Amino acid sequence: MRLLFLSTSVGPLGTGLGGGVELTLYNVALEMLRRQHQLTILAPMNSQMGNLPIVEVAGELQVPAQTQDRDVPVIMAGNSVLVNMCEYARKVQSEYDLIVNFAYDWLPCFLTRFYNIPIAHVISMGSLSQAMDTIVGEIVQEFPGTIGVCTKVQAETFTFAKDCKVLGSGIDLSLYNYCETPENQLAWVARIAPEKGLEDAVAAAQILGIPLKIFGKIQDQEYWEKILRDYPDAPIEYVGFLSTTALQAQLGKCRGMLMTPRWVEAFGNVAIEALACGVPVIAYRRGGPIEIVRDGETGFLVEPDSVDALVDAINNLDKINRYYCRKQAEEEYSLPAWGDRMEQWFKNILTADKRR
Ligand code: HBI
Repeated sequence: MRLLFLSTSVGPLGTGLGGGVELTLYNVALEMLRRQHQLTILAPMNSQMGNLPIVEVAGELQVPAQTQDRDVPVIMAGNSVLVNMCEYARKVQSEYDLIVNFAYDWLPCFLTRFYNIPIAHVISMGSLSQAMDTIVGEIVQEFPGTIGVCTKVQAETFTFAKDCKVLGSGIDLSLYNYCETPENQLAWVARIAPEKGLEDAVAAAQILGIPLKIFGKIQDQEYWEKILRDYPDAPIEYVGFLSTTALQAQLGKCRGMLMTPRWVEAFGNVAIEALACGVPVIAYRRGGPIEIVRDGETGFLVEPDSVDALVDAINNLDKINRYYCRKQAEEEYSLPAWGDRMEQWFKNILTADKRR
């Protein structure tokens, strides 16, 4: 297959601004190239990921959908990178079999009807806006099977849940080393933004006096500085946004990883990255982690937004056999298995497409 990827529109690939969907796009690309498919990735300027075939597209980045209210109008800058990516795709579409859209945006969904080749939409978040819900709901009716999601619980945030293709996720397990004996520290890994609830993890670390290592791009500087003001004595260390190899080396040394999402996390790639290193996951019982963490076996699912529940779970971390965490990653989240599912999804869309 000749594939044309449209990247997330909120940041250059490789900067961490795109969050989990950057790793998702990267891993799908690797898997498709490994299977000898042809691939071109359209992405914002300054995108760089390994030696993937990226065509950089100029234009203003999109406003992250999760920072907007549900009923705001569709926003597009005058010189929008999203518009420019869609226009580029229109020009070259005859050289490809399938477009795969990773942008959580109205335009590529609306334009599906205007292209001569099909589009597979990778929906990387739960329901956030009326505009997206409406257009994706229309597209999934007109082009059945072309809306891909990560988890069932993410699908259920949409009225068209039953029409979504649940694809899960996967990571290259060979990049993640199992760590049997951790140091007395905890990890938190995500974009530093309000929807990720970092303050709860910091509060729990402060109560227990256990060092918390924070990994991820600072997306909302004011939010970060407020946490530093509110918890001046918390035992936290901001490590930064690291490459997978560097992240897993530090993540593995942690007794557990805290996931404190305020929103319905579509999946939570960081959860399977932690498991792959043998690190138990303590997560709010909300969104994707519900379908990932085996409560009491590879981590704990706790009452959402409860710092006390986080503290209790942290005090029980020694009950978790770290090897079970690695085993679960191997059983459920290997890259080849996920690559097979993605490839089959693409092929099914091509077979079903009446325009061919
Ligand atoms: N918002 N408008 C918009 N477009 C995106 O592609 C987008 C986003 N917010 C977050 C995001 N992508 C990614 O960080 C998540 O899909 C993981």
